[in-house]
Amino acid sequence: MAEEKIRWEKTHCARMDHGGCALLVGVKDNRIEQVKGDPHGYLNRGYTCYKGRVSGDRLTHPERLRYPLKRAGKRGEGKWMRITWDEALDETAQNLLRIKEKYGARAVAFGAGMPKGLEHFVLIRLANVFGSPNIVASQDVCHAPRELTGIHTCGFYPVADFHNPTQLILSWASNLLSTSEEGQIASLALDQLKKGARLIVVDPRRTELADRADLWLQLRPGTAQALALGFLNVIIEESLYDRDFVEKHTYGFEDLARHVKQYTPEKVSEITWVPPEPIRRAARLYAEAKPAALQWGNAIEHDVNAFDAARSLVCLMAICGNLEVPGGNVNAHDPKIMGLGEFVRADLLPDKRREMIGAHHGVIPRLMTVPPAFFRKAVLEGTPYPVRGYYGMCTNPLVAWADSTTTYKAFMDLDFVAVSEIFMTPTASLADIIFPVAHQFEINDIGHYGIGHGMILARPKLVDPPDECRPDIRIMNDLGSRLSAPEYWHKDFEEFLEDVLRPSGFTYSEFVAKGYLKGPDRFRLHREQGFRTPTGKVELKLSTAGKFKLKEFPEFTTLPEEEDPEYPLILISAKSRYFLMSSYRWVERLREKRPRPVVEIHPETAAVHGISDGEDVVIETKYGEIIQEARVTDIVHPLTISAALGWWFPEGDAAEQFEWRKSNFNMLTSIEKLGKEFGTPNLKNIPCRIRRYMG
Ligand SMILES: Nc1nc2c(c(=O)[nH]1)N[C@H]1C(S)=C(S)[C@@H](COP(=O)(O)OP(=O)(O)OC[C@H]3O[C@@H](n4cnc5c(=O)[nH]c(N)nc54)[C@H](O)[C@@H]3O)O[C@H]1N2
Ligand SMILES: Nc1nc2c(c(=O)[nH]1)N[C@H]1C(S)=C(S)[C@@H](COP(=O)(O)OP(=O)(O)OC[C@H]3O[C@@H](n4cnc5c(=O)[nH]c(N)nc54)[C@H](O)[C@@H]3O)O[C@H]1N2
Ligand code: SF4
Ligand SMILES: [Mo]
Repeated sequence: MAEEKIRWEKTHCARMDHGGCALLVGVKDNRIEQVKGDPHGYLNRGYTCYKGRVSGDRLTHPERLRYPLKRAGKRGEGKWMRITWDEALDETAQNLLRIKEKYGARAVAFGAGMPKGLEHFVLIRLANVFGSPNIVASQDVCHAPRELTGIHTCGFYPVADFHNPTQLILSWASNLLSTSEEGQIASLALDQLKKGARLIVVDPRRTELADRADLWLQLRPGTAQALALGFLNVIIEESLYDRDFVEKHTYGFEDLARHVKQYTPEKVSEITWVPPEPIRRAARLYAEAKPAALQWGNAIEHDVNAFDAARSLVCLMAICGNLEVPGGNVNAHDPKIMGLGEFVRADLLPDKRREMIGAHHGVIPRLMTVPPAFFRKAVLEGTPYPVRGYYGMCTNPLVAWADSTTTYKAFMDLDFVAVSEIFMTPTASLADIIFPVAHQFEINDIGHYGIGHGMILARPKLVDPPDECRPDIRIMNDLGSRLSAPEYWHKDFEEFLEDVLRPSGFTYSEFVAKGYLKGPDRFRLHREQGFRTPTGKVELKLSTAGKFKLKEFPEFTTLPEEEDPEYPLILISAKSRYFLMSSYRWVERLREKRPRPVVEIHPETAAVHGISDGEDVVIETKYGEIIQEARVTDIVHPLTISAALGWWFPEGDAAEQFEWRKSNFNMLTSIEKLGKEFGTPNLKNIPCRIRRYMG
């Protein structure tokens, strides 16, 4: 056969982080040959990162899952038999229906990671149609604190607008040069810096972004809300706030002003380790820049005080007049596409809010997923009711959730576990049935649906999947038809793509030709319509505090975990630029860049402990210990160490879940103490100690 010539196709990067860079992909003989940035990309204008460029390698590993599997030995023993698709789907359906009959539909939980594509919403639909209110996802530590606190405070999720000129970027616990976020790509922020925007970085680590900053505040981990309250204090005391906006559009300003009087830069300095002068300077710079974009990151959501941290930052955006202004923090409006509620058939479960496991624990209204800590209580203790079955996709809980030991117990305890995956992971290895999935480049998909960034991205199929791999949405469509009335499901699963697009007037192939759809830019809508809160204003003081048992004002009460002289260092982490959380450790070109997990330790601290660069170190908290390789570097504070996340070893023993205990950060975390609003555990800011590993 004549060799095919390379053909260049357009798509958007996916499932490597949450970014969404537009790509030009070179395809030849059903293989991805090369990936590069599309200069016309709306979010990236040609930019890509290394892992995006090698993302085709995810598809070709010889050990990729290619056939449906059924557990042959005991759970977790690593013994499998190949079965047909019909057998896998039938068996899964029978088990889930058996559990439903015995305990009710809510005894089956549906597991997802962070939304990666359309399958996330098909999963919610599957749960709704099945009758279970329980979607377990890591939203407790990823976006829900920011999104829902935004919605409760100002009626929307305020995202930094890098598409319009901004005078200053305040990067708070965010690390865009390493970790692109939904709709927020490093290149857009860098463009703004090139055009003269100033940069303030709030981060306990001196990141590359911090190196480029006009001002870097190295705060003590776990004190974000104290620092933000200090900013509010300076801005109000020095009358630097936007008077007109505050008068017309905020509720409770005078009370907030009284409340933050106590957070003087001097007091805040004692809590945060940041000296008073830089606090004053940063607050003034932020307040005086018109507009300023606050790029808030994941780390503010990683301890029990997430609600206070997010609240204080929304108040900061508001009083400086940065909400809903171009180059500030905006409400991104969706294009004309199908609403989420309709897509997931929310109408079928009107009592979901009250029925969900989380409701029993009094989580904040509008949190529509179950925090993993509460899911495990339901499995292991039957609180508030038993959960016995699990169907999971796009997630690896054994490594990704806090307190891996409890996760292991919960998965071992369940009556039935089905997982869809690309590769055998620690969690997949605890399943009864495994579905092999087709992946990015092999499926037609829509990106960024339902995540509040006001756009959807085309991710068309470019190559065929190998062997028997199938798209997640097909698997769930087929499972759904076995679990419920066929009317809820499509003859052709790709109709789901058309459903989303129908209101726009585009077919999926027309959408692919267009590349993306974006909602209208609507700035300062509050001038006509107010804010979508009970008072119609930004609620600096929460009017619903009494009703929902929330705090009226953000405050700093305690560190996430008590100080402990036995554990004198503070443990934090930052996501790796080469991996998405626990994913893709098996991709060679990524693994070459980061063969082993690395913990950053300050030279003084390393010297005190007799540790040299490259040596193995034991990291220990009250909850467990792991081993990682020392990287001696002054980018961390002497009292802080930053360990790598998400580690397991695909080359390790399958019967031992690929060494899931050895270097996995979440062996060091706990779910004893949880934030009330979102059920968030302390993923960071944990007292710890280190020692040389002696073998
Ligand atoms: N200690 C600590 N814990 C954390 C965090 C932290 O910072 N510190 N971060 C938290 C955050 S922000 C998040 S979002 C979570 C992430 O939690 P998860 O989403 O559970 O973690 P990932 O490692 O991204 O796991 C994704 C899994 O999905 C698989 N996968 C990828 N694409 C597909 C697909 O198309 N279909 C299917 N079926 N599977 C696919 C991958 O192979 C991988 O095993 O972790 C949280 N856990
Ligand atoms: N390459 C890559 N990209 C990713 C991901 C990935 O795993 N890898 N994950 C995706 C996901 S799921 C998410 S949610 C986002 C997360 O992306 P980011 O929001 O950037 O989150 P992190 O990398 O967890 O942490 C960001 C910064 O917080 C700092 N930090 C640590 N502790 C504290 C603290 O106590 N206070 C403050 N102020 N800062 C602290 C860290 O030093 C780090 O520089 O990225 C997405 N993009
Ligand atoms: S930044 Fe994210 S979206 Fe862009 S190429 Fe890298 S992995 Fe892909
Ligand atoms: Mo996340």
